[in-house]
Amino acid sequence: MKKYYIKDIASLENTSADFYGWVHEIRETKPIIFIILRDSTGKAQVTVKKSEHKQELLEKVSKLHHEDVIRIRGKVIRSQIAKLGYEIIPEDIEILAKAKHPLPIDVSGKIDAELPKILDARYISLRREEYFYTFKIQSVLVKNIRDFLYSRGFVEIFTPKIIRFATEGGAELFKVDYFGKDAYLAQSPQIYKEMCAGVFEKVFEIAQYYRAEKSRTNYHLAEFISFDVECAFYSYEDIMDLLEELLKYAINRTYEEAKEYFDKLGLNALDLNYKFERMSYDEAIDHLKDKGYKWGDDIPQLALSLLSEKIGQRFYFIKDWPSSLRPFYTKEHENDPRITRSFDLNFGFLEIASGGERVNKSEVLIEKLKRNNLNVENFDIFIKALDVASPPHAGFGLGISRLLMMLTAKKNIREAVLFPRDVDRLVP
Ligand code: AMO
Repeated sequence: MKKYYIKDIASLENTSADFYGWVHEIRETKPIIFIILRDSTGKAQVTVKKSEHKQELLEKVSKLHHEDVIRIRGKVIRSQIAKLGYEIIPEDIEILAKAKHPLPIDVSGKIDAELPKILDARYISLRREEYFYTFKIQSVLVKNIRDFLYSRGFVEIFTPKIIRFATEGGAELFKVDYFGKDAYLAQSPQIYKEMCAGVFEKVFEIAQYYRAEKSRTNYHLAEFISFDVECAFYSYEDIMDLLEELLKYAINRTYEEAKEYFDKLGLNALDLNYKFERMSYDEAIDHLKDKGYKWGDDIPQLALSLLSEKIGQRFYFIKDWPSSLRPFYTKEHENDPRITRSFDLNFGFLEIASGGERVNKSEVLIEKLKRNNLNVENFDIFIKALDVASPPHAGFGLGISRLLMMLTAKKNIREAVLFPRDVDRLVP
């Protein structure tokens, strides 16, 4: 078992230890060969002074190539020149796996490559700093989201991803053959999280969403990570408060804990010390009417760009959407059923989350299903769940992949997913 990681190097001063990792770089001068050894925690310099080592070791060193996996037994000593302040003087080197050259991608990133090529070779392009640190950040971010919710008494749930009927509209569904019957991949955990909120009150799930999105944009995938919350006895205003507090906590904490990773990516922390604006849909349309938008129109990305010119690179909500633009499960305002108790959360021109209050009475749900031309029978279980008394509840779904994309300043969502799936990509 690997016992020491490169990050531990300072604690190993003047001792011999086994280091395992990848050959990141080899530089040779007449008297010295420098091997930069990389592991998941950092890089260390291995210094091989030709005059001080046996021929056997020098021969092994001469056979090393970029990305070979090796074990180096060596003594850690202080160094004036090595970046970490320490270097390793090798006593023994073992090649554990040879990398076949030419490599599909240059790991150092010095030789650029087009995104499709980078994604085709994900098994190695993830070793590049720009991706390696992106997914380390994702891990810290998700941990902080979880920490926040656990500290607030939420229950983490896992809902089925193979389902009988769609909740977010029929067009974007992946059909699967389920033992001879038609089934679909879940577009979201919507009705399941609602049923769970009717039991555990405050629930969340972090899981894949599946959308048969044919659009080839920089922001849409067929599979992505999403994060869902549902709370009984919360209004949509309460949920917006929760979402704002949660994002401020999780992002700020991630900046603290993953500062080193953000630094490696050359990214500065966003200042979140402001109240997220809550604009109504009416206000948004009012702002967009010169550009030809009218009440009842969706607010596509282009329109969000126009709004973000006013608001800046900030988070903001758009709330109270027309009923015709929201899914059937969204609750309408009692005094004006044309409008729903719903919201989107955007950052600049990018929609990050959407949510709202839900219908919790079966007769209302049945009426809305009919209005949306959906087959009431398909939602039988959901109707039964409302019939045993479902508390008023609200929640949201947040695209973690989009949030990560934004936090790591990626231009394309494919870069913020380990193994992206889109209309053209099923491999790797
Ligand atoms: P919605 O369909 O808006 O809401 O999805 C929630 C969030 O998921 C992200 N998202 C996407 N990310 C990448 N590729 C896509 N194709 C894609 N589609 C959506 C967005 C979006 O805001 N059930 C509701 C949520 C709720 O009301 O609780 C839902 O699915 O960031």
